[in-house]
Amino acid sequence: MQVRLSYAERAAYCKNALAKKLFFLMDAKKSNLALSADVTHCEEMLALADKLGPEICVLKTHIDILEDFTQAFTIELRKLADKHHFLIFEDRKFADIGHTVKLQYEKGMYHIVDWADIINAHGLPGPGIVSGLMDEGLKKQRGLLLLAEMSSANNLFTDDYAKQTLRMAEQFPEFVIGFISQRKLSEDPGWIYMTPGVQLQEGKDALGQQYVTPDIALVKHQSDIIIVGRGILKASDTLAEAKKYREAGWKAYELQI
Ligand code: 5BU
Repeated sequence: MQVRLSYAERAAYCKNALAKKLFFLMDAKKSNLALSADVTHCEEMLALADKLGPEICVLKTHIDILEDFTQAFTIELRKLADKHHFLIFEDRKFADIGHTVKLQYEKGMYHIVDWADIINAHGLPGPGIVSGLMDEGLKKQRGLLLLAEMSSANNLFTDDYAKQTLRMAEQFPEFVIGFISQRKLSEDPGWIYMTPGVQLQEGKDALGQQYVTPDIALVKHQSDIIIVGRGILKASDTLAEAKKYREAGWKAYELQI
């Protein structure tokens, strides 16, 4: 097995302050687990964040699935992120021209730039999308993940698209922190890879989601962070289940350094 640099060592290669912070946070907390908090009410999300916060490095949101969203909610969520030392990642998947995504990032009901440390975007529209988001994000020390691959069956992503996404990221190292992908894409140790579609057993759901195990994601495919939603959320004891994923993820990482 290939020996890899530790997360803390890789921080030295990051050109974005938030990426460095994330690597150090993972190292200090001994967690490469991101919780996909796909719940539809604010109280439920806050309770999850408070309970599972100590186990995770990142809490991933879909802010537009909340039925009772208020600005006050984001203030409470940020307090929990500071209390438990995790970053907030809004899985918004921006995909429009630079001018529009800038508005979607800063304005509207959600004011995403005010509370989300990390956002993601498709590179499909071209580099203007990154420039638009960076205009707002950089001054608040935020970071962007580009979508290079997806976990769903029969998606339209190709190897060439992933390579071109990497090339786009390389044009914006001060703002792009890494990728949503199923695998490592580059030999540059500064990029962070986050992988959704992870459960303790391989499998799929009824709508095309495909799952790999933490070992496959982190060892075989050399990703860095496992993103887990229903694997934890559907368990009767979510805390015990989160601990299982955290241990599995950390063991897979430690094997390689
Ligand atoms: P799950 O319950 O572990 O299947 O949830 C996965 C989450 O990750 C969910 O919020 C998706 O929107 C998100 N996701 C994904 O599953 N696959 C992808 O390729 C991307 C995001 Br990008």
